[in-house]
Amino acid sequence: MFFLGALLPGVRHHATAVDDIARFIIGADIILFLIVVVTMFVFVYKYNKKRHPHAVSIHGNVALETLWTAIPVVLVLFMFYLGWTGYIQTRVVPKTAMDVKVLARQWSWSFQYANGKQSDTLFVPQGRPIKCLLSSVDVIHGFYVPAFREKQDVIPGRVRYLMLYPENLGNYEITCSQYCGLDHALMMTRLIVLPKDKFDKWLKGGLSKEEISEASMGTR
Ligand SMILES: [Cu+2]
Repeated sequence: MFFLGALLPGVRHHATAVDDIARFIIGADIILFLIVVVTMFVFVYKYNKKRHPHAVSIHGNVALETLWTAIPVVLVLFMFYLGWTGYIQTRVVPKTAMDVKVLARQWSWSFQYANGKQSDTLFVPQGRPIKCLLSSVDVIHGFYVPAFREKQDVIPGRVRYLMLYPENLGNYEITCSQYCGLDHALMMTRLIVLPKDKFDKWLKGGLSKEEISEASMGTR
């Protein structure tokens, strides 16, 4: 079931969990698909008109019917359980989290920090949970960080949140996942994870352009 190893490189345990769930669901789908299709071909072969000229009426089979109801129910409930526990994990806000306001507009992102600093690139310190407070000034957008497997719609008139756990230094894509007009496809920016001291320096406005561009080369 772990044949889909070529998904985007994951960043955190959450990303790994999302990938594992996706692999499990796709794997289960493939197995069920094969069972159905193979059975179908066996029946087409075994019960065709030449071999069985007279159809036999069947009046049900309680054991079989119970089984083919119970197995899918258990399977689907297990998929729900995996999805639910994965979702709950993303809704917990640790006390140490740092708030960053994320503002979406047609067609760009901007980020505002507690000290009033604004940026069009999302800089975050390594190792600290980030609570992104999402709002939109115009239409519905979608804040999407593929490498973190995190995505949240951004609704005008509401503030919603999304948690990021930047464990590794690097430079990651941020994009808009809801079609929001003409330049939707260009509504992209970067998430740059800096070492804590560099981030503090940046927040105070003391990080040179060279240091920023060096950091934004990233590791991927
Ligand atoms: Cu958008």
